[in-house]
Amino acid sequence: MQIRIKRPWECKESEVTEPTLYCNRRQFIKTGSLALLGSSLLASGMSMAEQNIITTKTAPLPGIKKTTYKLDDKLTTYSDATTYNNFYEFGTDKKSPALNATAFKTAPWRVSISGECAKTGRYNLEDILKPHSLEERIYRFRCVEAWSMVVPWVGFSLADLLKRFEPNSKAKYVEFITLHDPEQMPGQRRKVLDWPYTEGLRIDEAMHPLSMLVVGMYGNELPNQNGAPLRLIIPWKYGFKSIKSIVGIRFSETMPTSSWMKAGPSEYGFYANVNPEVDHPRWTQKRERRLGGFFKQDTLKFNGYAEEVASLYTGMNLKKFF
Ligand SMILES: Nc1nc2c(c(=O)[nH]1)N[C@H]1C(S)=C(S)[C@@H](COP(=O)(O)O)O[C@H]1N2
Ligand SMILES: [Mo]
Repeated sequence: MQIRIKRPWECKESEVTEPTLYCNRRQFIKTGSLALLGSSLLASGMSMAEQNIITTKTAPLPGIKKTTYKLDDKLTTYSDATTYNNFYEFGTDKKSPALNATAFKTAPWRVSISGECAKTGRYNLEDILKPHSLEERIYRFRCVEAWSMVVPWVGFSLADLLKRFEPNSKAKYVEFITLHDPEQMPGQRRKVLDWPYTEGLRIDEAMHPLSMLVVGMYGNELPNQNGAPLRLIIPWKYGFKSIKSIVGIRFSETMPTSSWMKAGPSEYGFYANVNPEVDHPRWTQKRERRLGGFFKQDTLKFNGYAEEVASLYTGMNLKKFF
């Protein structure tokens, strides 16, 4: 039997669902009054810095095409999506990324392309982005910790970018790597995860039209805490696959081992498809709570994208390949 040590990122369900801050924030959003904002936030014991993270917005992105990916679900508020984050490079509390990433430098930014492709090299972010027109897509997003949100992401198809580097026939997988910079990322000064954060996809998953490279949300540039300047969003997989602040993309013949697989191989698999039928070893995955909501709702297989993606996994035992 394996003895389990509780890791810092294992937050209790109670912390996920009903933090007091949360309730107060909801109150503000409903009233929309600045006077009330001040009083309700101060009443909740929020610092000035915490108040500022709610009122600061990033610059708008011009020329965004409207979405072909829409949902009937109510959008998560900008405030909720930008102040309740997982970005362990900036701390393991849900509020830490918004508080600790304010001075994070996202320009100049370079992305290195390596491995099994014709056009390896280090590219400036501007050159990476230039040929792609921006599109807004409203996706469901579900964290492995059983909370979820609905966000209008701004970006483009990951496939459109990957094809430009001309992957060869040995490119069976794609690995993504986050910046490693403990000076800027205080969370990396502790070995919470094996830094830098890495994630991986099978090449057909990466090339699927739903897979998205993201540079913005809610019509504006990506806030630092949400993974500026460039992140992945893979809507049918648990949130941890959607790696933030990407500086490396590597095509490989063998399956890459992600940071989460190294941290807990029995809990975090390579596939990480949202699946209500396969419980996490320590909690159920059958239900989820929307940020801003109080009641749980059923989790959908492949997070509701089964029609689009189930064929990627035909014949696979999804209990084994979790
Ligand atoms: N580099 C990096 N990427 C990351 C994480 C992280 O800690 N570091 N957390 C992941 C997890 S667990 C989730 S749920 C999502 C959260 O994205 P959001 O904060 O934009 O909602 O980011 C994912 N990407
Ligand atoms: Mo997550």
